[in-house]
Order: sequence, then structure tokens, then C-alpha cells
Amino acid sequence: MADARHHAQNGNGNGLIAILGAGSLGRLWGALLPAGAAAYIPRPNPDEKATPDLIYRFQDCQGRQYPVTLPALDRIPRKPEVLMVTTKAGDTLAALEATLPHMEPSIPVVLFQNGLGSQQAVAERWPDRPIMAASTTEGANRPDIDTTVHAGQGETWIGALTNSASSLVGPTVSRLETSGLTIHEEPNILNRLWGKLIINAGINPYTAILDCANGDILNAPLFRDTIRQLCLELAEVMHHEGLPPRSPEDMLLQIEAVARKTAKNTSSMCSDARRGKPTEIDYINGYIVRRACAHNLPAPVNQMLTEQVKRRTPASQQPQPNGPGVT
Ligand code: KPL
Repeated sequence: MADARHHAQNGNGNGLIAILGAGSLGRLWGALLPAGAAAYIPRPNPDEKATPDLIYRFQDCQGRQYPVTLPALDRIPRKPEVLMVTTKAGDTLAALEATLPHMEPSIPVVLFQNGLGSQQAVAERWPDRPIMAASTTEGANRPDIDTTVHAGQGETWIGALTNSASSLVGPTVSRLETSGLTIHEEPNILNRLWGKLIINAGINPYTAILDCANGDILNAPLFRDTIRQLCLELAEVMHHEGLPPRSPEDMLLQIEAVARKTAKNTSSMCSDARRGKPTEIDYINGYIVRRACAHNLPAPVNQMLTEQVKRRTPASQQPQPNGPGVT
């Protein structure tokens, strides 16, 4: 198998793109960015002297497979010029606390987390750094530990969260476009992230509780009996957050359309729950509950789904949300 990445644009002369978080999404970008342009940031490991390269098999959307070797950042003499953060929402703040002190204050940081809450916590923690958030519909999964599959071609939107990020969104998008993926500048990234939150709030917890594929929620009594109320709660909270109005009816149609389109998929939350891993419930329905609370609004369906998903996850594995103060 030859490494099919486009060596022509190998990033020589440019700074590196550093990837923090080597899950499916981080490995997807690691495979698609030009060879030599990206490196991964390993977890701190005091026992290990030499950090190994990350070696895995990558399968593209056409089913072609090739090997990828992603070097560890600490073994490359070039400085990173962009930091992509592809950690789980609940791990992000701690991962950045360990990483950012070693990075130039001017490096653009692009947050790829699901849901909401973790991105604002990072922007509040480092308000003077150029922090951006990304919303992506690229689909990637890892059917086994050594393989990453690009399961569905999507699009990515990137927008500024802090003032100093505003002028850097364009250059960062151009740099990441060397992956061949479709990326847009997004002037209102929070609104875009709320759009994705609607879908995740209306699909993910049901799949985790019912332990089923996305399409199977559509006829389940739990979904049918509560989804309208969930959409009403979302519309109220979004209105109080000052976001452009969206009708609960449209939200329902959108949720059902995505559940049908991805009928055979196992959602990220169902997959985490099945593997006994921490889910991102605190950044999806749990975030909606926290925002509802902040506006003195009831959110009983989001609350019930949050509690039921947590009941499925062992207590020791539950993530800690970034606190009620996070907006
Ligand atoms: O984004 C998703 C997820 O699994 O987190 C959906 C849209 C539900 C697709 O599976």
C-alpha cells in the first residue's frame, strides 16, 4: 500500500499543523493533510523517552486504503502554526491546560468539539489567544484500533470565538483546505454550532438510551412521545439566547430527516455508551438544561434524557461539565 497523500504540497516552508486528540476526527485530518504538514501531540507520558509515530490504516470515501504515519510534534524541529483540537468535549480544557503553555500566544487554536459549552470555556480561559470553533459534518469512525474510515464526505465551517481570532479565520481556512476537504469561513459560528446541537440533542440521547441505530429511534415510543416537547424547549432556550428564531416544527423535520439519512449509523453517543466510555451528554442535552436554568426556563425532556444517559454510564466515567457559569 502506498501512502496516497499529495506529497507535492508537503507543507515545506510552512509551519506545522499540530493535532491535539488522536481519535477518529484527528486521524481523519492527519491522513488528509499533505504528508509532512501535520504532527500529533502525544499525551504526557513521563515513563516514555522517545514518543512513537502514530501509525494507522486510512480508508477514504472511495474505499481505498493506505497507511498513514503521523509524527509526534516533539520530534519535529518546525514550529506549529495552527493547533487543531479534536479531543472529546469533556477532555478539552485539561488537554489545553497541558498544551497551550508550550505554544506561541499567537497560534490559532481551532476547536472541533461536539455540542456546546467546552468551546466557550476555552475562550473564557484564554480570552487573549486567537480561539476559533469548527462545526463539521465529516463522518469518520474507527472500526478497529488500527483503522480510520472516512465514512461520509461533509463540510466544515470555522469562525472566531475571541477578538484576536477574527483576522486569522481566512488564513486558517486556507491552510486547512490543503487537506482537500470543503471548509468555509463562518461569521456566526455559535449559531452554526446551535444548528448542529439541535440534531445531536434530538438523535444522540435516544440512540444511547434505546441502544439502537439512528433510524430505529423514529418509531420508538420514547422518541415519539417526547421529541415535540424537546423541540419546544430548544426553541425557547435559543430565543432567550438571542439566536435567530427557528420553529420547533422545522427542528423536528430536520431531526427526522437526519435520522432517516443516517438510519444505519451508530451515533457517537450510542457508541460511547456501548463501550462504557464517557458520553458528551453534558455538552448536548445537559448544556441545553444549563442554559434553560440560566434563563429560568423549564427543560424537563432535556433533563430526563440527560439523567437517563448518565444512568447508562458508570459514575466513575461521567465527564465533569465546565460548570453552570459557562455560557
Ligand atoms: O453527529 C452525529 C453523531 O453521531 O454524533 C449524528 C448526526 C447523530 C450522526 O450519527
